Amino acid sequence: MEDPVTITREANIAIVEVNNPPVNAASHAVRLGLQLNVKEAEANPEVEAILICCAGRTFIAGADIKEFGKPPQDPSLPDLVNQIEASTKPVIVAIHGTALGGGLEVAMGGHYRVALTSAKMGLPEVNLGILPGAGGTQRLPRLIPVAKAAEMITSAGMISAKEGHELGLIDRLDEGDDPRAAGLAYAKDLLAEGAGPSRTSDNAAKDADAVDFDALRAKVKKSARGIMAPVKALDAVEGATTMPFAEGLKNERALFTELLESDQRAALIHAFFAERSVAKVKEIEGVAPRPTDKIGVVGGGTMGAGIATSALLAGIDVTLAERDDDAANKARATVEKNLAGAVKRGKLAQAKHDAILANAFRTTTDYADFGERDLVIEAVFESMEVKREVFGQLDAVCKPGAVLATNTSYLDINEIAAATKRPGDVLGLHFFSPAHVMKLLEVVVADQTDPTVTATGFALGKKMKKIAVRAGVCDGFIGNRILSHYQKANFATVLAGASPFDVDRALTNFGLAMGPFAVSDLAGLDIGWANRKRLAETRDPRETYAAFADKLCEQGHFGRKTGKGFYIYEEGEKPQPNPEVEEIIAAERAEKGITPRQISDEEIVDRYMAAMVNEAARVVGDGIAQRPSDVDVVLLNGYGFPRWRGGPMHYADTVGLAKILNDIGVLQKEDDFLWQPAPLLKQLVEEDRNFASLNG
Ligand code: 3H9
Repeated sequence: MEDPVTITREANIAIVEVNNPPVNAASHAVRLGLQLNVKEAEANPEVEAILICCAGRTFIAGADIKEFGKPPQDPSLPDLVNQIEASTKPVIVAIHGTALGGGLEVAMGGHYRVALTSAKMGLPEVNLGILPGAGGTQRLPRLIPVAKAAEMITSAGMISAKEGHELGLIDRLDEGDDPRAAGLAYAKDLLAEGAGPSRTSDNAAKDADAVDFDALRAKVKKSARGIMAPVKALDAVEGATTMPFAEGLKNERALFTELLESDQRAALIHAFFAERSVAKVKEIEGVAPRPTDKIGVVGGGTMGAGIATSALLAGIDVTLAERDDDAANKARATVEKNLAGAVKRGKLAQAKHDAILANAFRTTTDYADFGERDLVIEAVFESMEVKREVFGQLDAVCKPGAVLATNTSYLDINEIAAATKRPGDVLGLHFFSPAHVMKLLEVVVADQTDPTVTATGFALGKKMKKIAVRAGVCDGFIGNRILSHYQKANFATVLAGASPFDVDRALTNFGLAMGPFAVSDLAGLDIGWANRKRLAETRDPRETYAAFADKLCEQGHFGRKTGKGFYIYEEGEKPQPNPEVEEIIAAERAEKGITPRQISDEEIVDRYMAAMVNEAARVVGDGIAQRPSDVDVVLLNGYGFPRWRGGPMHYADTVGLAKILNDIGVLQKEDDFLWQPAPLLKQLVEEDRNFASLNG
């Protein structure tokens, strides 16, 4: 393997260059190379300044995350950064791409920083459940105001080179595109000025008095929602204001080590890699996608308008079809509102917004306008009859090779594809609402979907900055299939004795953003009701059907939108449990002859997780999801599963598959039909393996 760090010379300047694709992560070899080459440059009497820069697409994007959890190898990153800072010759660092985490820490160890104007920088460690552990919490508040440093570190936010320059993190901006040239030019100027080493550790923390750490800690704790890292990171930053540099570093190290050894770190890093491995889909390796420059959207309701907005924000030209002018105007208004929101949130420049609406978006009532579209996404009413009718019409008007996608959440895409003469061009693109905000996209591959069509789904997802996950055809694909199952288990938990409010409380304490009953209220209870009615005919007679949610719907209570569901919603008030719910449930228990029992929060969580993991194991076993970590990505990004638990499969590996299987065994005595263990789960327990062993 080529040396990942090389040293060359230009006159009296040593150029130490890192080349460790794809992101120049500070692996052991990189750290060693930097250590040796900086030492060599220092020892060479002909060298007067040292430039550190990187080849490829970015400056060092951080420590090599793959090494976490393995035995540490010297030199450590903190030692290396200290060594760089201690250099007796000025060290200049040239930044391009993204200087993140350990990368920015290396840069702060240098004495002078020049950044290309296109560069970005940040300390995103808390996203991985750790904190900047190579001096970042001590040096950043000595370079920029403590309040801003604390904000960057606890929020994992990135700043532009320009902002870095204004704050004092970057000493010079370079308009060019060559970091090496920018660094050399700066080094030459510095030598001409007679500049010597300038060490950040000599500085005092900047504007430390302006920060009330107690108040800030309370705020950070609240928004961290169970993640320890941001709070510990703030403790480390506070150390920069109360301790001498060396002591602050020691404190940072101790806090870093504590986090490094935590389950949260393992879960968050699992999530990081899981989100990258979803893009690895065997059948599309080396397959070129079809174009996606011009798309069509059928249906301009919340979903269709959200998809259109997402596409427009990604620079894609959109034609949206509705059944009449009135509906088309409404759809246009929704898209306009979504885009205005993006401007307000700083996600879209006003000029770009205006250009999109003037040139890239139009509505129509005539499918013939889809003739030249590269891809059309259908987002109409969830009915097989309606969808087949739409696909028949699309088949008649779309050009050969156009991709025809359905946004169905549950329906059989093979049946939809059969309404066309080109089933190979059909696939599912299942967006999540609101589609211009939610990151998740299930790319659903039907029996005859051509690999170029699947590749196009993934290419479109990437353009729209979605996390695209491959799914196979079944009722509900990956996410909604698992959701249906754990909802049934939640209903069973309620019939057994817990109230929906107990379930919501236990699960929000577990880390869910919202309890499942509160979520159903938000989505609209009529949605689940319609789905249950759709499946009524094929329902297995052995299923114990819980009817209390249907009863609420029969009374016209659909949740938030009607002001009443499991909770009561009043303007400006916190939602309150609806007392009628308890009565409806008590009546159903009596009717079914169930004597309610006390169910602890721990049991509520165990039952919920057992149901989720069991169905997820079936989803993997049936080949609907490619690998267990893909299921984690779906639940993390579409269903509010707490990221710091890594997803249900990672959670199951953490508590042990034998425990989950055992819990299912106990529950089987309550309901033998609902709690049948998944064959894959049984097999893994027998073989003493975990889900991670299937991730590849
Ligand atoms: C840290 O620095 C700790 C220190 O404070 C203290 C130490 C003592 N390591 O995202 P992409 C891989 S913690 C190893 O698709 P993009 C990634 O898995 C670190 N591998 O590209 C993928 O591999 P593959 C703090 C890494 O252009 C490939 O690179 N730093 C690392 O969309 C391409 O990644 C961070 O948290 C890594 N650090 O985005 C930054 N980073 O092709 C984490 C990436 O096999 N990284 N890979 O699937 C990122 O945010 C994005 O990757 C980045 C590029 C913005 C850099």
